[in-house]
Amino acid sequence: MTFDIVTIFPAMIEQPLAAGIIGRAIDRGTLDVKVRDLRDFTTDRHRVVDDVPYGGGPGMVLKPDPIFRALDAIETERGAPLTVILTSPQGEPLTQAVAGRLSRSPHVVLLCGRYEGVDERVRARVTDEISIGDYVLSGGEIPALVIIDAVARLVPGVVGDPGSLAQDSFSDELTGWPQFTRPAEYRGMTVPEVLLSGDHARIKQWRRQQAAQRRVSQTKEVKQT
Ligand code: J9Q
Repeated sequence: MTFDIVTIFPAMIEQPLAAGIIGRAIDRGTLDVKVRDLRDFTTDRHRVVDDVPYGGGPGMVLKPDPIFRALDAIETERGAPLTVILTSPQGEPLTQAVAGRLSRSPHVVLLCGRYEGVDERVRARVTDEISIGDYVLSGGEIPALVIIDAVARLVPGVVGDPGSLAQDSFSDELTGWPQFTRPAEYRGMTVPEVLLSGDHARIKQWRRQQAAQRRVSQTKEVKQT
């Protein structure tokens, strides 16, 4: 699967993607990720990417021309049609189902927006607008990383142990049981005996029950606030 990321801060994207599971998948060629500096698609001497909003108001708006040029260049290089995602707080909430849908797209472009906004005419080229949650961020770079991580994990061959993927999909039904690793006793705190028992049927039952209990207490916390 191929990702192109269009951003004014390439450094915010490059290092995080070089590490861990995603970095290994890029090295192996399972994923192809290209970070594109929006300034490379400007045509003026000062490489200006933003301008004041028509009608006035605070902040700067990303200009349409560098974005259209970047998308044209990516389309020429990769071939249309492209899935073009704009990260924005107004977008469709990112869920595991949305990630699954995007993972079946061979080629995804991520446009990193800015807090102040993107010229509305860019939306003519956008196929999906996605939010990672309701809070204020400075820009779409971190949301783009979140989307790539969630989507790329679902691409066959990216996650080494296919068992952990199967368990992940199982996890929307049964999410998160308590996990322990060695030592069996740490600062007086012990690991539940069942996990040391080697009785896999009992362990499975215990995890199921613990996960259910955790969901109940999480629901309560939400109701209280
Ligand atoms: C671009 N707050 O926030 C939540 N999902 C995406 C965003 C976002 C933001 C500002 C700029 C994206």
